[in-house]
Amino acid sequence: MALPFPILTAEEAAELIKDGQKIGFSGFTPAGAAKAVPAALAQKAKREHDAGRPFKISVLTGASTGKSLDGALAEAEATLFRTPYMGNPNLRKQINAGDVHYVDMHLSVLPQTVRYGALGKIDWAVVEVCDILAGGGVVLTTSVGAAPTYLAHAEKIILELNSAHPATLLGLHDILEPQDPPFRREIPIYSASDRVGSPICVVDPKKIVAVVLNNQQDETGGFDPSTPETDRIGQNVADFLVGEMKAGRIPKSFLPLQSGVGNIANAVLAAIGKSKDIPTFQMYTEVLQDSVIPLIEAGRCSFASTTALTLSHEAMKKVIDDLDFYKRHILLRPQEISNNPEIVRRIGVVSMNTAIEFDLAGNVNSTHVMGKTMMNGIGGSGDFTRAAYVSIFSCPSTAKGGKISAVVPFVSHLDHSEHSVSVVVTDQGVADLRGKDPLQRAELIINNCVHPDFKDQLRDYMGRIKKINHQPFSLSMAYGMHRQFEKTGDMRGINWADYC
Ligand code: 0RQ
Repeated sequence: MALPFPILTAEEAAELIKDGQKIGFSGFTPAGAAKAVPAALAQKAKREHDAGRPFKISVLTGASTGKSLDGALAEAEATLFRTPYMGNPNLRKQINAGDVHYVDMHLSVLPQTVRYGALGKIDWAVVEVCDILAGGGVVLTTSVGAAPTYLAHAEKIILELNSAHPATLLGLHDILEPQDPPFRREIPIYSASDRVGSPICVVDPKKIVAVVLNNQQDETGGFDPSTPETDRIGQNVADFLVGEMKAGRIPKSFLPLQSGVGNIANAVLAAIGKSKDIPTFQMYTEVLQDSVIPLIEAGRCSFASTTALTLSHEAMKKVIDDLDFYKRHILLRPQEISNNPEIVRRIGVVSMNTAIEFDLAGNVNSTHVMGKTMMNGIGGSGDFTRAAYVSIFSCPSTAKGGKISAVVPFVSHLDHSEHSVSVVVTDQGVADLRGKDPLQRAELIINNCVHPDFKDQLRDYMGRIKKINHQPFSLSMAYGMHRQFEKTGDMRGINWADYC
């Protein structure tokens, strides 16, 4: 079928976009991210900069993206504003140098914030699709993210029609944009596999200014192999869940799981998958990584609702080669549905995310090193944590070769408060904080989660607090370990007297 839209090269399409404009790109992780147009925009930016003219754009996505989007634009110094989650090292540097305005938002909240107008007018939607149907229906590719919102609310649309993704992906997606208040009704999802929307995004054909043909695979990478430390964390989480089931606090039929991204998330899922005591389970999550594919194949995971298929090329080939099977077991939803707290609370999701550090009260920092340097962003962790049946945070007990303790007297940045965090886990063990008062929490965390190199100094901190009020906390010492690290490069061997 000849497309009733102008077919442009990526370079021609990039010419349409002006300095200072705001663009909503598809992409949630590198899965389904626009590739050709952002790479051409980066080239255009370089040409404009060489000619002494300004060229920067505001970049909205679903979450992090690939090297052709955040990578290329950062290299060309072409990003003016960025939201909501990112992971590119170059962009991170520019954000931390104050050269890019970065706004860290809960991922489920982003689409409605766009619709409510708080982020201003969206000039362009640049969205990767695998098929364009008569009448303006489009089939998204390996992620949904915020693409439906950008398609519906941007002034103009450029579609990247990517033949590296087969048009037979049709049927993998379930697209629903909720009504906005005061007319919003419940989202009628009662199980991870419930379908409530449409397999396609219906867009106004008059807004489609260009179609750019592309044939590039997702720029997903593999993961590092697991380490004894990540394996121990995974096992600790799995053992905790088994214990909860045996104690009758998690139903015998089990509960849907959400799991973050990265090597720890992979290790946790691997341990859960292997556990003979955990029955077949479902996932209600935002990112599906390689570790889930064998679990689906083996019947351990019966269904996975997600917004992104962040798979290596090998794992993706498996899915594509057996698409009919996987369509019965995987569903891709918009991020405001995959991460929706209403549904998370209704269906009782067990959330499992990663912390940079947590403190003796159970507050969690997922985003800022030493309270200052942005790592990636909060992502979907807050969407799930606050509404979860049980919210779990895990991380290695130390970082940077043992010089940094992941458990500190008080977090240097707060993403998830003690009121939302149920359980913390390290390679050392598990602390179930539910029903514990602040003193009990601190003792449990020191005993179960802190690395042996830091146990005594955290006990010393507790011992030096002259009068225990409700919260064991010292205004002067709370950041002693962080301050010592800044001074000496090592949190170990602190003399608390220096920080009293
Ligand atoms: O540094 O890169 O220089 O080696 O932080 O840490 O241990 O490799 O773990 O890659 O899983 O990232 C929380 C950042 C963990 C991630 C975070 C240093 C450490 C290393 C990375 P190097 P690891 P991971 C899913 C849901 C956001 C919230 C979330 C994340 C680097 O999981 O972005 O879960 N989470 N969202 O050395 C100094 C400490 C440190 C530290 C670790 N205490 N002090 N440096 N590091 N702890 C995402 C989405 O929603 C899409």
